Amino acid sequence: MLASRTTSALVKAKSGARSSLRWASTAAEKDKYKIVVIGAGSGGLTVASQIYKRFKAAGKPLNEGDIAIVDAAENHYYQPAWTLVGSGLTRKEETRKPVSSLIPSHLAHIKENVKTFAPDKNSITTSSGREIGYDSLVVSVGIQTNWNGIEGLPKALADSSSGVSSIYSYETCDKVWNDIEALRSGQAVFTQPSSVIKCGGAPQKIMWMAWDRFQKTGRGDQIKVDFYTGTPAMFAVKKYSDALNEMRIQRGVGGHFQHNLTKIDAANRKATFKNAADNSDVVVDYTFLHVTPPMGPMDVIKGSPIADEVGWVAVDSATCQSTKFSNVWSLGDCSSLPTSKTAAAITSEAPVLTENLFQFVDTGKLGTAKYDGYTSCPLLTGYGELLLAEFKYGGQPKETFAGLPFIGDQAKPNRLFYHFKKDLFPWAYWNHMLSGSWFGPSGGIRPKYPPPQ
Ligand code: UQ1
Repeated sequence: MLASRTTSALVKAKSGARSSLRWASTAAEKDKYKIVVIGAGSGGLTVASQIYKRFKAAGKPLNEGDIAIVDAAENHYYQPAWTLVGSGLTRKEETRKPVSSLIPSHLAHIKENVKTFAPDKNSITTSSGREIGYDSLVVSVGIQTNWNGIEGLPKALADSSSGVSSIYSYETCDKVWNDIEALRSGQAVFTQPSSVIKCGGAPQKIMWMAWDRFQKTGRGDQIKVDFYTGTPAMFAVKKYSDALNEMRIQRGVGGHFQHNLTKIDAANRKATFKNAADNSDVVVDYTFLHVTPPMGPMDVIKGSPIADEVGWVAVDSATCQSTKFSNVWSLGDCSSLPTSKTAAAITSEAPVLTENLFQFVDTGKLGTAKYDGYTSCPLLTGYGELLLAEFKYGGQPKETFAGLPFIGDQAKPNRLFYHFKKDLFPWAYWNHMLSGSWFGPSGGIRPKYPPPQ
């Protein structure tokens, strides 16, 4: 049975200079939408607006409220800036905005979370038990951070004097900066798990920023910096991995690979790692510990009919279309797209998904747009310097600025890229990307694709 029509609220809505009374599209008015987007994160908001604009540009505009965004979250976060908060460059309040302020009035907002998927019936149910039908479904629910995956971590993070912090949450990203500033001497340990994580470069970005801060404030000689990572190298792409490893050696930072954090003993400031090489436990003393927790697919996707065997939404790696249901699509961290999970990846995934979905709805044929795996890691290496890693499937570099005379090699950190990360990308994200008019390396120009044959 479809859920009953509940609280439709008469609201006063301002559109431009006009002020008019209308029925709020945010209220639970309909039980079927043309397009349902699950998730009001970077992927969901970006693609919902791109889809709306794509239909409009083709002269086939959707009606107000034909697209619904399903998400109960109060707030939306610009997570790429949490490294900047941990480095003392941004206040954390600047990384957060109410979801309701980011959803334009022509998109419906259903303030509930998805609970189950019934793709054979073209519907989902929400946590309140409401059933919502769709013609097309786009899933972008993000990735789950498993704080409990490391014994002692939640307790250590909650204690302001523990010396343990993480840039991977809004609650703890400012503690990172406090801890970096408070450290006078001793052992600064930075961890990265062996699991898939969002933004694979962030665990070392914060390390490089801390290292640079220690040098610039005369503490470098008293503080030993070590990187313990569950991965086999500094980075997944050889070109950048080699450059970063060279930097690590030159800066005197310890490199401990295939070491996965399992336990924190906060009372005695000891961290235990599992060394994958010989399966031994390695206990390390720390004064300051920066933790990147393990991550994995969201529970709501795991075991659902749209998931692959791991728990990601199973999609074709070039088209973003579900490999199981032709009217289901996915992008972002929750998808099975075999690329690294970043907002930069979403800038390239969203126009591909949008084009293929539009053509499929309009002509019954898939569009010709193909995602090549483009992703980017703007890797802070210190104050005023950044290495802009950009690559595609297969770990092949795909660099926007390679060969430009004033840039040279993108594996060499420079100041222009630092200002991209600190100033340009947050501006582009809030002002253009979430409203569907920013396309990553091609800026404000939407990529064009030939029509389907
Ligand atoms: C980008 O467009 C973007 O979004 C605003 C980012 O922020 C999360 C990025 O990190 C990157 C790399 C891009 C890609 C854009 C250019 C100009 C390389």
